[in-house]
Amino acid sequence: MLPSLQIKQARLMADIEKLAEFSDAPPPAITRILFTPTDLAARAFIRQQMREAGLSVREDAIGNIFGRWEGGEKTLPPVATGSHIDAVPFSGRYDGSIGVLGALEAVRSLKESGFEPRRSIELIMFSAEEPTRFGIGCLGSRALSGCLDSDNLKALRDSQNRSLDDIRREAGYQSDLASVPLPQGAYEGFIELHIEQGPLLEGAGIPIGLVTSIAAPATLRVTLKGEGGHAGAVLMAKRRDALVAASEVILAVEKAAASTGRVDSVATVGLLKVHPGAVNSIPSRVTMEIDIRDTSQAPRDGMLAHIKAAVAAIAADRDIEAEIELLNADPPSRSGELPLSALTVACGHLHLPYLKMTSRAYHDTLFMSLLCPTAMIFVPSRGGFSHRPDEYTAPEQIVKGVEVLALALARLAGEKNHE
Ligand code: HGY
Ligand code: MN
Ligand code: MN
Repeated sequence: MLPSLQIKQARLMADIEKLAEFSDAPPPAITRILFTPTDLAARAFIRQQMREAGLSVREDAIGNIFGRWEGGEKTLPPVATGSHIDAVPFSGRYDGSIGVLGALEAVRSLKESGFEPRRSIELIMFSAEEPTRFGIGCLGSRALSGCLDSDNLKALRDSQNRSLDDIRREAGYQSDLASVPLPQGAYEGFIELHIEQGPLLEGAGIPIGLVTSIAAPATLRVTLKGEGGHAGAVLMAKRRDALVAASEVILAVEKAAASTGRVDSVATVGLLKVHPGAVNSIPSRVTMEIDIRDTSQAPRDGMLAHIKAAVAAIAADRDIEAEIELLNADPPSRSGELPLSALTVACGHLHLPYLKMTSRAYHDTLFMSLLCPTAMIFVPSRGGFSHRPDEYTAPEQIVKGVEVLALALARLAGEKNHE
């Protein structure tokens, strides 16, 4: 028997608007980078909202925040939900946020309905889902699932060459990173509510997406070293221009995605740094980061090989030194039957049509799937836009996602005193 709920749309949207105020970019854009003062202020807001909702709050050594609603049988593995609040530069206010604040609203509404869970329900705000500061995404969920151990975490440095360990300690997270990982089966199941960040739901006029798999992401960092010099004095035949070599690498990245012949293969050079960066100095060094994905691992790995070979050939041809670092290469994940069926029951109960689909974006769910069965709920993105200030999902669309989440959590948690 599922509870009858009243999601308070005004309360939820007030939370989303309040969280959007914590940004280092002019509105409507959002920039919120791990452990910056803005992020720390936003974290304080999340902790306060969790406490006001009657959750017991704890934080781990990498800054994951856990808000637990104690169930009747505390010894059973809890049901979990959550997402992230960090935001890539100049992005939107819904990516990640609706998975944290929507889950909070789901819990508040379940409490107000008089529902009492048999299993505890845990809300998780993960640290650093975005790769912005340390080059690798999902640091919090990677650490929680043990996929990135404390030595690897300690080796991470940001663009100012500051270590994750120093930065997290300065942010007040002093305990040992080795204490973060949770054991397999720590949760009964995990569900994340997220915006689709693509055009399918809006195009089909369907309010809910149920994610059955998440694409396999990989990231390369390539550094090309040539020879600097005066842009006027060095003749073309004498040059070893790192940026011209980089431009050939960028075209090779595009070719690598086309080479698989699969619409699911994507590759992007989203970050490029030129040294010394003066119009009248020949670039001596270029660093680029390359994002490579496919819904299946083999073609994704094929693209990695293609790009590595192209970098080597271009460097040899232009007498350039090339360094290639593989920052991450993760397998795809498949959703679990238990959470998926709770979601289809919830959609049926609410008479909401849904579309089963793959997520081309990665999420913390990708790593939580290493700990327990997982699934995701998508709500439509206007125009399919995301990682842009004009990212938008209508309040009533978000509310539908929260209703589905709340009922699925209730179904997975079971009701107290009901076997
Ligand atoms: O890049 C991604 O897929 C996610 O938005 N971090
Ligand atoms: Mn994102
Ligand atoms: Mn996200």
